[in-house]
Amino acid sequence: MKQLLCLSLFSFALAGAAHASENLFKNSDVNTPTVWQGDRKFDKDGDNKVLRLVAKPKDTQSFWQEVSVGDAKDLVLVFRYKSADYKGRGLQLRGRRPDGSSTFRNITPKIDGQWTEYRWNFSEIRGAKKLTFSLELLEGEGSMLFDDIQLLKK
Ligand SMILES: [Ca+2]
Repeated sequence: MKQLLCLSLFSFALAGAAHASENLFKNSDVNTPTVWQGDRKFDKDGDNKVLRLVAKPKDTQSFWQEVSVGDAKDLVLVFRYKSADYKGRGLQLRGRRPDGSSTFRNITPKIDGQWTEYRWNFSEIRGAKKLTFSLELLEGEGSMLFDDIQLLKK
């Protein structure tokens, strides 16, 4: 009974968080591979559907989604990732504007076999109406899973 109560409180908290800001990405929970383009493989972690990038020694492997950002001034890219075996130059996040310019961030991911949430505050829209956000696994070996990939409008 106690567990049930905890679970429903947790669901309530999640629903509350979802209402707080609008998510511009489609298919954030990755229940189908649609919308996400690139090198991603459609995979499962237990019963949960996820995307997987398999690192290559000499190439970046990435996936992306293009979104209309409307009049947004500030965005937050939020996702969770998990890897137990990736060794390489790290993970790169990128927002690309229609003129080809882009803003990116390199992160050193935790490689501990646990899901980890990451948030990137992105204000470099510079008047663009559309942006393409990509998650890029830099040269290396092993693989990484991704899920719950959201682009929140502040
Ligand atoms: Ca999922």
